Amino acid sequence: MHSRDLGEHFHHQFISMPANSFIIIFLLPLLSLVVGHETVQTEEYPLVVSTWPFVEAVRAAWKAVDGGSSAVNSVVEGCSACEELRCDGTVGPGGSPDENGETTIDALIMDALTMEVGAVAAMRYVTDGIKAARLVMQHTEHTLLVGEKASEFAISMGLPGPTNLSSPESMEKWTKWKDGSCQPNFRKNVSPANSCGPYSPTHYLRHPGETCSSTAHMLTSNSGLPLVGLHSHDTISMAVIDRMGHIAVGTSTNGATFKIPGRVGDGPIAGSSAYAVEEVGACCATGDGDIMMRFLPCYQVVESMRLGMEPKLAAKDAMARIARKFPDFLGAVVALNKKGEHAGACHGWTFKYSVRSPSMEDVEVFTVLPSD
Ligand code: SD4
Repeated sequence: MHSRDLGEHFHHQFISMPANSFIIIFLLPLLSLVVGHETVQTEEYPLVVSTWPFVEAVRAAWKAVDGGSSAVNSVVEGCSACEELRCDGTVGPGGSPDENGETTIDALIMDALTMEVGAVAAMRYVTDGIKAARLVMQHTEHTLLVGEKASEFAISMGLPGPTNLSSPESMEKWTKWKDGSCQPNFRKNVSPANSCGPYSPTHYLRHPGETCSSTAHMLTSNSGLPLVGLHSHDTISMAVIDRMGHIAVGTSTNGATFKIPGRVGDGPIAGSSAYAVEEVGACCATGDGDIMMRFLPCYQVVESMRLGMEPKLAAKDAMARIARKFPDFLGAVVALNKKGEHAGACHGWTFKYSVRSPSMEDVEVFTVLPSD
């Protein structure tokens, strides 16, 4: 159902709309698509934006929001679709085995209208990450539950489980990694440096160039191989603006492959993997969460837009702040303002994000180059 095509359902919503939503929906000029390095402008609401070409997930969120669902519930529909499809093997169950071969899930949801957040981190035995996050947000005063206790909570509140989150693919990947001396891994300054654990700490080195003549093993990581790549590390992070102009964001991921058990990435951290402020806009992020969560890039993006920055500049600025300290990190953000203007920026890889707006026939995928 398009907003041009007002059905009975929308009519009811329209009656109860606040005056500012009326102004936004009917008085915003219909802006043309501008593809390239700049911010892309779209027509009004609803609107769905997601990291990566997770087209089915965006379609699922669009179906919900176009049918009149709230931004929060539409985010859940979209991210759940990705969890069921196991998008890229890095969302939902069956991917990213940790050092013990186990898959765990990080997820977050944020309602920009109320600034409520719910999240689960390193959740075991439950496949429905985003639904568990919504249960935390809607049925507790907390923001973040972790590990086995998060699983117990989710199951006690009605989600299916306990479930084995491994898959034949994740087990095969893990077995090959073990056979390859557990390389690469996320350890640094440990002994043994180039084989499986148990590990013990060696001298702490502040940066790779630092030397210490008294230490036998002085590696900052156990191998020179990249730990984070296009296929080892993808997250769905989604923003939805519903027909009322309310914004929600959500994230779901099974994190980083061969992570140290207990590792939590940026996925469940508000302001890092996603963030939204009702009167400003939203941001979604993906990439090396261990680095990115130190900078809260999505908080940065939304606050920059609050201060008047265009989405493109806000996104680029957030990436640049990280790159100044970690020139080799891989990451990306997509920024979305309240007018429906969106833009991406990335560092170290080519990024794609997906959008569905009323002016589009179907989901459109936008490509962002690090040089953009
Ligand atoms: C993490 N940020 O756990 C997630 C993974 C990711 O693109 O986004 N990959 O670090």
